[in-house]
Amino acid sequence: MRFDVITLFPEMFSALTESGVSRRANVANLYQLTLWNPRDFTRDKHRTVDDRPYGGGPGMVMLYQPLKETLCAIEAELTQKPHVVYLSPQGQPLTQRKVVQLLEHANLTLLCGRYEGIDERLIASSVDEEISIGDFVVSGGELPAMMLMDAMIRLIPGALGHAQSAEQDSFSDGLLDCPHYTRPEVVDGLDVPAVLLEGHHAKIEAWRHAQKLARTQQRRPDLILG
Ligand code: 4G3
Repeated sequence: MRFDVITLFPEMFSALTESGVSRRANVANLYQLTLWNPRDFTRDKHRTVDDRPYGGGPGMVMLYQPLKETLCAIEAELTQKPHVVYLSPQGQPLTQRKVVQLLEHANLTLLCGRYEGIDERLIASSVDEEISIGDFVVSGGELPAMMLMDAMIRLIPGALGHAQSAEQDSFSDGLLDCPHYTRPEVVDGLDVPAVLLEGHHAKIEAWRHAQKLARTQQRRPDLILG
């Protein structure tokens, strides 16, 4: 799996490469991450990457040309065209199913917008899909891109130790996860459900499944009906 990320803030991606599961998977060459700064593909002396929107209004829009030239430089390094994803609040909502689907692409290019976003003509000419990580706005596409990559990386075989398991996560079976407990048996007068202490594995599995169903029904009935 190779990720190419187009970003004005490449240093942010150390969050992915320097901690936890995503760091270990990177060290183990389970994925490769190449960062591209569109400022390096500008031609004017001020290295301009944005301009004011046609029609007026607040904010700035990222220029077509530096982004297009960055994409061309990425394509020149690859033997096949990458699947290009633009992270924006206008995209299709990200789901665990979509995360799994995106793992089919050996080369994924993630485009991170800043300001009010990018010139729409780049989306029309060069973006394969526009994805949103949720109905809210953050200051740039970098954190959304890192969330998408993290969700993918932890599904790459070998990325999670066998102590952890992607199969046991929330959403692997379309339901929310059950509650978890660890030592001590009583803390601040709060105890652990007795079934978890009795060692009857079939009963424990049945309890956990019932908990998942009840929580999903209670908190996210849309996941059961929808
Ligand atoms: C493009 C993505 C990018 C247009 C990006 C703002 C939230 C998400 C940006 C735009 C983002 C998301 C940068 N904020 N929900 N901010 O995936 O209006």
